[in-house]
Amino acid sequence: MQQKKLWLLACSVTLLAIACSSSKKNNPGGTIPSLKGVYKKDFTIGTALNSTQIEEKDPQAALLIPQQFNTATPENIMKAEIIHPQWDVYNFDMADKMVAYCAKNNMLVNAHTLIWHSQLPPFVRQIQSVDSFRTFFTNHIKTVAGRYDGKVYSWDVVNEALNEDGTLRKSVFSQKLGDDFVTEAFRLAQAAAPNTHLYYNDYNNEQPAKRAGCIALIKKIQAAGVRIDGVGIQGHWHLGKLPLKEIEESIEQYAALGIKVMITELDIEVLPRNFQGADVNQRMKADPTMDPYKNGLPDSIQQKLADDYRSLFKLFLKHKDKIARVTFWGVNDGQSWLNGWPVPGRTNYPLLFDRNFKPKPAFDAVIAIGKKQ
Ligand code: 9MR
Repeated sequence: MQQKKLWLLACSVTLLAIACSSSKKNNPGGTIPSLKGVYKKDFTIGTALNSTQIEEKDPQAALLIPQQFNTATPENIMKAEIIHPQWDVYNFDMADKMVAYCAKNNMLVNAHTLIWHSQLPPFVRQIQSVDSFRTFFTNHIKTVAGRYDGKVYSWDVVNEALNEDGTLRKSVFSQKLGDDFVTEAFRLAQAAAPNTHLYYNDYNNEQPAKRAGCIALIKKIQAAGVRIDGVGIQGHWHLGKLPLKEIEESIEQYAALGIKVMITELDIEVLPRNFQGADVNQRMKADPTMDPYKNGLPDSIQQKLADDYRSLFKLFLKHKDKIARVTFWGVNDGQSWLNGWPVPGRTNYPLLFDRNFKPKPAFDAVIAIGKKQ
């Protein structure tokens, strides 16, 4: 009898040990607090998603993402070159998968992006006549925004239409349709997607000159009687150089327009760079001094990154009544676009999770400041 009891006890202990180790292995986020939980009452917390993550091909990502985030932005798969590759060909495959993935995981989708001068399919630049261009523009917005109305929460309707001095960027859209193309894009989106929030999104639009241009653009849309619900400050910032004063002024000034403010593509660059922003056409020459942390991030830098993230979230919390969402541009350091831009092949560390999905000190700092309030 005694022997049987001992045997049963041994079996239970073994089973418990197996269960624990497999749950740890399969649940990298399971033992840590969640960003979405800690900031639940303040704003939603998002991440950009790539195809591998949407298709749940990476088991660690598949567990961590729904545990940490309650909203997501497609990093690339809803951009025109993928979703609308030819004049009359649309490819909704991955976008549909993204919508299904987010519905399954209770995540809101911020669709990105309807009108952007970058990542356009080649046929767009070959369109000659203004009439044909307008037809493309109208069909694109109607078809894509219409299909996802009621399925996505919001759209970045127009992305990066401004120059650094606040003037309108010269692009295929402004050249073919004139300066009113931004208002027109929102007008079409409003008709095609009446149940979807509509946003303007840009980088460096916390900087005074660009911000003034952005405010003028938003006022112009509003004056035309067209709906705009929010503005995205992308938030591609640099270690030790956070423009906190400009960010705060921007949050206040944008909110005063009666719209929501979002931080839409947050990451903090830790590697050398001689310019600010996220203009994908800008590049820098590769040389070894440009990639100093190939073998790991020194503790001192890791701490500085945590300090910067703490300051940012402190500011976001101060203005939580105006901020609807904070989205990180990627899940972990290994898949960040900053490993490949503006210098290819670098080892960068801009996010809250390391290459093994382990939370970094910056994650702990963001959680701690969120819990403290
Ligand atoms: O992260 C995206 C990267 O994978 C693409 O190669 C790049 C191409 O333009 O676009 C990146 O995302 C951009 C976003 O859509 C708009 N703001 C700037 C982002 C970083 O370039």
